[in-house]
Amino acid sequence: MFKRILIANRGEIALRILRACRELGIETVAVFSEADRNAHYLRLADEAYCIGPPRAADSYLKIDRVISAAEIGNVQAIHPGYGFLSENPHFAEVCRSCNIGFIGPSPEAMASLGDKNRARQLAREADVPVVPGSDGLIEQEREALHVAQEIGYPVLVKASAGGGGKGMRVARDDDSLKASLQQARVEAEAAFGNPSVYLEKYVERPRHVEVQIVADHHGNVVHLWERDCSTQRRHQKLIEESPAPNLSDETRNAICQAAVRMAQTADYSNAGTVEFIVDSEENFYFIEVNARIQVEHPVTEMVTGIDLIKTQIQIATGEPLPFRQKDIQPSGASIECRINAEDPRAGFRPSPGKIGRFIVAGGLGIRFDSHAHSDYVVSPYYDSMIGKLIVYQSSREEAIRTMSRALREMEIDGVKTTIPLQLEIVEHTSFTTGRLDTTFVERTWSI
Ligand code: MV4
Repeated sequence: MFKRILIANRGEIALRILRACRELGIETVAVFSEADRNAHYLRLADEAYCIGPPRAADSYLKIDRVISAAEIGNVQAIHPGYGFLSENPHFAEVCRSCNIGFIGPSPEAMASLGDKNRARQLAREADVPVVPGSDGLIEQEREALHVAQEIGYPVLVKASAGGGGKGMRVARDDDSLKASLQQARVEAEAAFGNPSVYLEKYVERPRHVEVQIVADHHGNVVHLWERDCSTQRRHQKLIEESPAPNLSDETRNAICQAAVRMAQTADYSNAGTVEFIVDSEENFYFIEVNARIQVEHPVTEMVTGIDLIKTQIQIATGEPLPFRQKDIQPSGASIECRINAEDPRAGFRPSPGKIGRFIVAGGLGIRFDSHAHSDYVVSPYYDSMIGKLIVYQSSREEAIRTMSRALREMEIDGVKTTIPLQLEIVEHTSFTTGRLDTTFVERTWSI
């Protein structure tokens, strides 16, 4: 087991990792930017080093500064959390060359899965369903027109270096396809330094179902069942839950087994999520792999009883998984509402500022993962999420009732939050009946 770990992140996930380390008896080194100097969670770390000014590009994204803090802090490994450097293969490579453990997949697996076209090829090799589309990258316009002819409109032009919705464009006829190709390439080159694009049939109003995977360095790959993340707005997840509502056990099992095959074929290790879209006939299609721990990992922890952060650390020390697939018997239902400091009445514009009263819900079945507190200053430099309200009950209906009660109990003054919208969503009949798809929120609230 590691003696000391550096947490290369901030906010609620840094606190989450600090807590797991404390329970494992591992010392912790935290890093912070000038903007986070007074954050309370830093006091829970054994040491904390300032790595730069507020901008992420000058602090949390600076590989040399994170590595320097790791050297000064004399750590054996780094946990990257999510976002920032967590899916940067170069960072994972630098850790390896500095003989510092990286708590995540290998640089090679991260790189191949970060190339969405390459990931699609791996999915085919793993006998995992992919959306009908091009057999590789699109080089010439006429290739795209030919593929579109074959699969039928509408089609999606996707950037190979994209992901999470970035670099995607829908085309509904030949003319818009020509334009979309051009625009997607320019955007992808500008955003990712890689103009490569591929084509997929556009699946209208899909559900987003993703499968949690954990894999050790001894060939063991276990799935921890699925999460439904369809309740989102413009690729920003709002609510995640497990199990996925209105999904047959047959499809559930097939999706989870496909995710295991995908991880095996990609030679994946540590925690990762295989993301699918599901159409109205429950056909499911591989979309991409998120090679990191995700924001929504707690809903899986609640229904399986597995501490995913501790599992990540155990895997990184070279230990075999402490469980087999047969040991994972999910029970109950868990729902997570992301609480963002954003103003729903102003286009969800970030609402930074100093928090006044901070009253958090409690009681049986409630977990609140947050680094925020009274007098905490929500920074404009980072993601606007200030906490995650997670509920766990024996049924989805009871979990929804508990979530509704909890959201009504929350009192956060000083900043606007998404709590009112979350309450409307969980009390809406489309949500309570589980009639979800990725367009539900934007369609129902025209936002
Ligand atoms: C799709 C799709 C429909 N058809 N691919 C969005 C980003 C990335 N997670 C993949 N995404 C999608 N890919 C095809 N061929 C619809 C989406 C999509 C989506 C997927 C998952 C979660 C939320 C989404 C929101 C909008 C679109």
